[in-house]
Amino acid sequence: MFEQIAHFIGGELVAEGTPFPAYDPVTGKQIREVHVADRDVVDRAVRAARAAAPAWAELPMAERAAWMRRLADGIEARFDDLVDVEIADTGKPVEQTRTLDIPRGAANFRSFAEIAAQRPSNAFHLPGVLSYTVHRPLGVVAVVVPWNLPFLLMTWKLAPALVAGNTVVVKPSENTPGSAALLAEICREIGLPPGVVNIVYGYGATGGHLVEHPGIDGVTFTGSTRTGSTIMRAVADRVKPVSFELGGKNAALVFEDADLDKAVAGTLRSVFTNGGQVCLCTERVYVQRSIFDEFARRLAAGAGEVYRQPMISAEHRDKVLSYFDLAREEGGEFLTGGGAVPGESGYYVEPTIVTGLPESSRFNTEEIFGPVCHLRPFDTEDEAVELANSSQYGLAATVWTTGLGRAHRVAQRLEAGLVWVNTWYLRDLRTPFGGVKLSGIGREGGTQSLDFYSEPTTITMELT
Ligand code: 6OD
Repeated sequence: MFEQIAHFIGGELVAEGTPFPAYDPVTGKQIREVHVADRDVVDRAVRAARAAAPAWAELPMAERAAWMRRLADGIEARFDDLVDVEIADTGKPVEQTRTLDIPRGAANFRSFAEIAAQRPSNAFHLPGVLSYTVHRPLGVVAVVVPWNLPFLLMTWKLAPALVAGNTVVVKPSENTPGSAALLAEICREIGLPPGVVNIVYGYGATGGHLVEHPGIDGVTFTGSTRTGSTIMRAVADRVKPVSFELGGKNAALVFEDADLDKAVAGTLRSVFTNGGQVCLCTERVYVQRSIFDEFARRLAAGAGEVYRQPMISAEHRDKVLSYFDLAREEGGEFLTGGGAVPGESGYYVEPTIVTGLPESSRFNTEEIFGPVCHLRPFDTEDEAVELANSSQYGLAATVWTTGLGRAHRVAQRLEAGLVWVNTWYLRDLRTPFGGVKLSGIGREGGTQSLDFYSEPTTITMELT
């Protein structure tokens, strides 16, 4: 008998819909039975969210902020359980799950409680005229969450949506329902008003029912560019706001004046963390020619030491492996890796480094989302910037240099929403977060999240 996961609607658990399996990617074995939310179940979830919306929106901000802190307390109280379910669903390393994935859930709720409480309001003065803005929640927000950082990303969206006064319907990935189900338990444990948070499970069709629903007032989504544009079309007729963090083909630029130990260690992290399954992971590494050979040798040696996290599913493993085949066909040279991990029943592929492929190759232009990167030498700063910017994506970039002027110069020329200098994935939750080009639309983080999850009304009066 597998652990059962039921939808969470209006504060109740609803085990309706065709059952589907969720697997442990480490073993390839089924660990949970979940249910597909059909159009009717999704409709009930949206109605529950709508019914709860007016009272939630009317709560004073300080009270909603207090609920956010209770959610954070609830997460901390169930910390070990959350770590266990997240690892069972994804095969993440224990250390990462305990220091990043789950703590960020609590931090998301605590941070947005503070950011919202301190949000300033605008007033504009003309002679005899006062204008000011008030912010109203959108209403009901659809929160569509991917499988790579399931708890971190769900809470990253939930916290600002809720504190801004919205109610939500969450659709987790079919691959990773566990931590969402635990969050439903936490909502019940702390007595969150029913209908404020609703969770429905299923595949893409469930997400489709949700974003197409006329009762949805906005959509936040992290995932593939293709799904993002499908969602955009689905809400176009109703002209609903969307916030998307989509694909990436992120570049790292390693200059000859870089601290090489730091650059190698940082690039190993940025390429291989979470099995390369983070939209911020580096897939293109450009290294100044004078240090190329040494950097390549050290990166390849380090790749053998990194934690091997399985791909999330057999399908995704096969997709990543298909890019290795493609690299071979396109004439790439493998410095390390290049296949599935032999003798593993789970969805493992080897940490892989390729060189020698043209920039225009599919390997170098398409997001692979696995433990893999391509290395290429460059000669000048201008060339490095041009190579980095040659992608259709523009989510994140990383610059490794000890030159202060160069760091700022290059960072400001890169076409990316996020640039890290001499570090990677260092987060300040108050900063705008998101991508340019095919990597997304809108920014979340800090007050940008609150701006997305609410709408200003401008009030202008004559002072007569
Ligand atoms: O750390 C975050 O806040 C964030 N939004 C990470 C996104 C990762 C995408 O795979």
